[in-house]
Amino acid sequence: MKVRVFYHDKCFDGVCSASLFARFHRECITPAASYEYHGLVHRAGALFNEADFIGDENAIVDFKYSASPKITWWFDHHLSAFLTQDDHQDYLKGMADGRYGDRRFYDPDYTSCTSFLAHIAQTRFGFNAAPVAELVKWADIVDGALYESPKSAVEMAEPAMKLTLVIESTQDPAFTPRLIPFMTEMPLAEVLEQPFVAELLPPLMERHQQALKLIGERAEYKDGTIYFDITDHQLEGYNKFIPYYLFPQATYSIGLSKSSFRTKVAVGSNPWTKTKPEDMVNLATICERYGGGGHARVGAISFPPDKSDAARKAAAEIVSELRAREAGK
Ligand SMILES: [Mn+2]
Repeated sequence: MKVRVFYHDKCFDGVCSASLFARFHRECITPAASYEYHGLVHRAGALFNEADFIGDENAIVDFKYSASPKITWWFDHHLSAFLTQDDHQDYLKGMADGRYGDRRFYDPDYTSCTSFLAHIAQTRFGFNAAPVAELVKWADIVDGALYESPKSAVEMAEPAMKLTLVIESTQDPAFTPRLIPFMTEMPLAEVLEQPFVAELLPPLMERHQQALKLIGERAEYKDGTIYFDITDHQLEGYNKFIPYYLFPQATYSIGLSKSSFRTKVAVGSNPWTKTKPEDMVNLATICERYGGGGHARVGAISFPPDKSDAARKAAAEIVSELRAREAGK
């Protein structure tokens, strides 16, 4: 039996979910099955290609719902799991009439899809999740950004964090399918020691150190708010916890950065701040004023690459507003 596993690519939780699904399926459903892994990414338009659903069984994990009858298994935990009302209705209908009851699973209360899948496999199918406890724990920490301190988020000492860096940075479509089987076969430290994984890490850590140094040189901290402008470097994908590692006392951080396709104003807040939630300003609302968006605690605004001046002006206004607010407390 051939099983095709579709998973959220460039995502630690997606990769862990794919690996855990295959282990669970092999141990509890079909012992001699073989598995093929296909990464999926969010994009405008159709997310799936029906023609890809050609396994004897097809599974989607940590990714949006598909109403295709060719989908055998589905596990997800995203709030926005259903792209359309029709998809949501198909799921509810299939659950109500019993077609999907023991094959399609959804619970947005879970921090990671990996921990949700482990729970279902254990409670519904008798799967032994003890050997994958490390994987489940780290999928929750990484997907929920539940790092205990800016130090652990930025120094990335843990194998799971280094694997996350590699998974999120890779441009090689063959890499994650190759990595996935290892994730549930050995401790994460050993996965990281596999030569095809280990060789990718040094240049990424080097780039991370450069970002840390550059932001450290540029960042200005005043009245609870960090500001930095690194648009003279092509460096958009920096670790977003760096500002709070440098200034743990900060509440907010505004960073101006540039890539080939945009100038970005990143507007964030310190996940470890002592400021009470009711005293925090909604950053999505601020970003929306400039055509951006996001969540209450973190948002962003994108400008065309040639509109750096407009981006810089927006950033300066937001910095003034947040500093005035913090100073007035
Ligand atoms: Mn996830």
